[in-house]
Amino acid sequence: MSNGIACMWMRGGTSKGAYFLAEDLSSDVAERDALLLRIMGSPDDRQIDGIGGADPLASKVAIVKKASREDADVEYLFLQVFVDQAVVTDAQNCGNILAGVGPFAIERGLVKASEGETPVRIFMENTQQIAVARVSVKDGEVQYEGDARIDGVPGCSAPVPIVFQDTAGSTCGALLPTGNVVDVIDGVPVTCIDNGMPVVVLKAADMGISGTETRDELEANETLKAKLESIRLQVGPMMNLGDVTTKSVPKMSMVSEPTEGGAISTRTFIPHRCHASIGVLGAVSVATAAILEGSPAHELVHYTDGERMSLDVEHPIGAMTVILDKDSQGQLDSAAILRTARKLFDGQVFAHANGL
Ligand code: NQM
Repeated sequence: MSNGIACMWMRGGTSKGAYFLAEDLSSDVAERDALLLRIMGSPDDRQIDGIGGADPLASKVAIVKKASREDADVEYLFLQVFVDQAVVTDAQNCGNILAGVGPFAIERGLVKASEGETPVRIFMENTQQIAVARVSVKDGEVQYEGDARIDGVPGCSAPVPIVFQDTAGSTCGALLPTGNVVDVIDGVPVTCIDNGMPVVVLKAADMGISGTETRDELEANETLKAKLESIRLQVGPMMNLGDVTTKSVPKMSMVSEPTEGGAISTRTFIPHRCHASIGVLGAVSVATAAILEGSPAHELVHYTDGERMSLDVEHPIGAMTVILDKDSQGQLDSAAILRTARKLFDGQVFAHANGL
């Protein structure tokens, strides 16, 4: 077989995706996207003719290359391949798939491993920002085994701590793209925020739910989904995202009082399916909204203000800890989270023409 493409299938945080070297894919975007749709098996609810996991969280792609800039080691482009539509979008970043980029870059020889821990500076092309991931290395090889646990992934793996700098306004141009901490849409107070991911943060109670429902219960609630989509379509242009009908942003995060001793509880639509947990940068944006005085989330949050704040953002299957740091002027400076990643399969993927 000669038309296989080198591909590593990895779990990054609570997502799964196909990792490619940029040089192995076409630089023509339309050609590349058509190929990725075939590889994943989209559009099809079951992605039966491809490797995608029939869930937006397992239909993701990372394209990685050596950085052409001084301040980074590698450049990472994230692509979301829609499951049920023939859409491949670079309109959002992904902090979960990001967790696999450092290990992949070392495995493919783009970054030289240093014994113990290798810092990998990753330029995130989608948002033009840098994250630094620390990858465990033993005997010159990426170490996937370890004792770090993250909610949403059974068992334990090597830790991949990631620090984000300057994520404010990553996609929308400003932390608060509408210029307000609160806007009222369809009678519901919302915070439109972008600290790495465009998110609309609103109270679960204002949407007629308690915020403790399961993912399945929420996905079956058509009235709720219609209300969320109405708000989302209205705020898209206000957030400088234009018409968001076929975009995967903004995400819609409904917040309520924490129930497990964390800072705040969330149920997040990404945007049409309910997230099994919560996205990494999505959680950073929600935590940031929660510390803004006057925001709907601020009324519910439990945290201690300070130069370094640790907020456990609760989600349907646990919590994601977000560390927010302020600079000497009291402005938000950086955010950090802990992820893990695992190499699942390395080989060649085949994408025969299927007439779609
Ligand atoms: O917010 C899902 C995920 C994500 C994105 C989504 C993510 C992030 O959990 O940084 O990680 O919100 O579509 O992989």
